[in-house]
Amino acid sequence: MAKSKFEYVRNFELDDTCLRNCYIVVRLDGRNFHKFSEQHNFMKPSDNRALGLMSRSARSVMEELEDITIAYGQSDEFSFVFKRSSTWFKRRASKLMTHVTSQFSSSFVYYWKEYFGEQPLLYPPSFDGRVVLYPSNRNLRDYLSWRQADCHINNLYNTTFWTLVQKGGLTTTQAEERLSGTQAADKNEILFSEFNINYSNESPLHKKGMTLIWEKVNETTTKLIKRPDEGETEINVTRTRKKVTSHSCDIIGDQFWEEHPDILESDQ
Ligand code: DGT
Ligand code: MG
Ligand code: MG
Ligand code: MG
Ligand code: MG
Repeated sequence: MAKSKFEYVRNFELDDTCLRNCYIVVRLDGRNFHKFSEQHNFMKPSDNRALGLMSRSARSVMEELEDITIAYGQSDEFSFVFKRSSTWFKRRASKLMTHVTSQFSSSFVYYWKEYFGEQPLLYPPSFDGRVVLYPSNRNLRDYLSWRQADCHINNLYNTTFWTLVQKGGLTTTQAEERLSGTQAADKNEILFSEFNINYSNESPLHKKGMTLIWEKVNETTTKLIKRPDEGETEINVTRTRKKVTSHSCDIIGDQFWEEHPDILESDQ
């Protein structure tokens, strides 16, 4: 087909190919979720409906898009890791990022009712996205450790803060003053000595966030088969299928990575 005289405008497009061999991480984060969580009556400090919906939307991203090996989420954010050898969309950063954020956003709305029931969605939520490249397994693990450490720090703070308010009768300003300058050990101590709460017994989902990976699972279904002489009989059929599974476990230490050696590709 002959080219039009307008064709030259294509040359204004920038090349945003992600460097080879690097893990491509897309992190998305809810826009102004401070307001969104208030308006939709999220439980404080953490709302299991909201976390469930985040996890469901992340699963949809992993199932619909190619080459994502692990995803980690907490609060209003989720990080998706594309395998370092991925050639999906020629590794174009803008394509990967926009597909992740739009698939996630539409899933968040699509599955809203499954998690929030009678609580209506009052306005269309949105998520920002960014792309970061990590050239080594150490860098990628440190990135994920950073997000999980952030989850822990925020959850300990928020748990103590809302306990002081909800059970201790403090105003939010008083609780803020009480916690200013405190270390993790101080917050654990406040929870334990004043409210008889052992932080280590709190929900792993809130303390560790959500880690989604692909795993092989056995699925057994019953099938009706027809045999010429015996008529219909039911038999069990077991198939191995790859499925996205969610875990609220430590991903900072080595154990998780030793148990799932397929997530990382060797450094070379
Ligand atoms: P941004 O990201 O700059 O547009 O602004 P925000 O407001 O989304 O700020 P961000 O992402 O730093 O913090 C997340 C907010 O979402 C924070 O105000 C707490 C709120 N949030 C997230 N998950 C929950 C939850 O499960 N329960 C409650 N009550 N709030 C939550
Ligand atoms: Mg922010
Ligand atoms: Mg946000
Ligand atoms: Mg956030
Ligand atoms: Mg098109």
